[in-house]
Amino acid sequence: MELILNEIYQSILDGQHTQMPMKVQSALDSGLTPKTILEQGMIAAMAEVGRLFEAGEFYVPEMLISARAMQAGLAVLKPHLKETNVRAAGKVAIGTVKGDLHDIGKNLVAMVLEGAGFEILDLGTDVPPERFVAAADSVDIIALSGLLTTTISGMKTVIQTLQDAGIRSKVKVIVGGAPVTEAFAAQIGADGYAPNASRAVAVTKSLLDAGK
Ligand code: B1M
Repeated sequence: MELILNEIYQSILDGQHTQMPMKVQSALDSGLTPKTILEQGMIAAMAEVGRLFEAGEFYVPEMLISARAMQAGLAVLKPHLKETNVRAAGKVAIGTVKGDLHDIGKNLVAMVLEGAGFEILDLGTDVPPERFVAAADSVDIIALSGLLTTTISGMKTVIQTLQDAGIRSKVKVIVGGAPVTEAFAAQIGADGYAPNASRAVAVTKSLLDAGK
């Protein structure tokens, strides 16, 4: 692995958020693509943070400081995550489902969708189903993120709440997050599933195209 990628990886593990902007910028200046920096440096480090947490070597405070370093790096990458210059017509309300405070993946998906030309309404984390339903009137897509096996059932509740409000057919629902699978998405009646941010763009585009 390139030295600078190693440094980015280590800065996230050590939670050194003040160094992250400079390191990510150096990686960009050295010619590495935003995708490589993100996947091989930053996301790989967060996966290791998760492994260390599971192994009992990291606790919640360590996860939090690593998350802060990740966010500091993402802020530098954001303008570089544009996938295309073509403006796509469509508005997406995105949020992490009720009970879930993880927002890094959700923020990343929002950034990449924004870079691909979608207008984003970011509802934040721990979003109750009623807030997604309230947003449904003004958007084309509702994007649900979930990182906990204990909270992703909230995605089904959102879909059910849209149905109960009589507006299920007005919006498409896309779901994602580490414990979410294609089979789970189909089972809860979601319109789309994406395992990562770039697939989220492709799936969102195809759902909108299909609705035209
Ligand atoms: Co938590 N946490 N956490 N955590 N955390 C996980 C998720 C965990 C897997 C760690 C572990 O045990 N290995 C585990 C969940 C286990 C499970 O449910 N099976 C866990 C746990 C247990 C917990 C707590 C319960 C810990 C506790 O308190 N005892 C607690 C829960 C709090 C709550 O939400 N109510 C908790 C808390 C936290 C922090 C707050 C400390 C912090 C989050 C800070 C923040 O987000 N601002 C945190 C962190 C950092 C993690 C890990 C280490 C990293 C998550 C991350 O940011 N990954 C995580 C372990 C891991 O993921 N390996 C873990 C990087 C990010 C880019 O990936 O979010 O997966 P990800 O997003 C990806 C894809 O999933 C996808 O695209 C993204 C880019 O590729 N994607 C979508 C995401 N959303 C999408 C939506 C889409 C499409 C694709 O369409 C709409």
